[in-house]
Amino acid sequence: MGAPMSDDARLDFCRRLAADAGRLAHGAFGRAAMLPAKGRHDEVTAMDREVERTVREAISRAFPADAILGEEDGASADVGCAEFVWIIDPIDGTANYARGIAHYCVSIGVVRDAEPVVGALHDPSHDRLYWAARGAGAWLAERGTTRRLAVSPIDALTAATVECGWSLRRPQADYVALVDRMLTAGCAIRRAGSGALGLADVAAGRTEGYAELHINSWDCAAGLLLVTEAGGRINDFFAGGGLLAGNPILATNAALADPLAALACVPLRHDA
Ligand code: LIP
Repeated sequence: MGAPMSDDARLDFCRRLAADAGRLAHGAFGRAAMLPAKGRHDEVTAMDREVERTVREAISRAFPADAILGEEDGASADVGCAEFVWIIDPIDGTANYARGIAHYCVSIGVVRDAEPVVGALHDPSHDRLYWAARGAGAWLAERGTTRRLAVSPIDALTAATVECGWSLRRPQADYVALVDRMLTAGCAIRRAGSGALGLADVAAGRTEGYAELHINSWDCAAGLLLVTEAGGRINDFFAGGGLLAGNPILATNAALADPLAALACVPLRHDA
């Protein structure tokens, strides 16, 4: 079954924009000019900035009343009052991108009253374009084929794989404790360096969970919607100022939601 034709202008625009931006980013893959790092293990390339500038200009032209929040250039002045906010990670997985590791994506999400309503991710290395709109399912177009996404049916922790995202934004001891709890429960763990693609893996049923002690809204706004539209569960990431300050994140399949929430020490929403 093909994806439903969406009449939502923002979804169609978001999908096309993510596809174009991914192609732009991929043109410099493995040879992008490095800029001064934002912090240890927090790299940025000239292409991060070029992609975000291009995406912001396109959104401003097409939806001038909407607000914009991007990883590199921050929030537009109306982010606290606009009905719709576009949330951009121009290259999620920048450390991978800079090192020539083909695990990165462009992530563009749209929230309305702090609820994700539209999202698209483009992983140009694998010709994968993911998208979702609230109530219309999560979809993946890959090498000419489009399929609806569904989370994994695995219901045993000892058969589960959980990605534990990492950064220096939280203490190392807390990260080690998270990984230890997952391993002790019998899960396999991974850390691949792109939170957005980690969420896409949950939505596509490749893994059973994604947990991180702190992640920014631009990394996850689109991926959170992919997971819920694929039948998964998420925490209330945008509560308590998550849009601008970030928050812990947990996204799971349906079958292991409660045990993974206990292991991650992150409560899940009961309405999503
Ligand atoms: C990355 C996130 C990931 C986190 C990394 C980094 P970036 O985003 O997607 O979840 O663990 O430290 O923040 O910086 O590559 O856009």
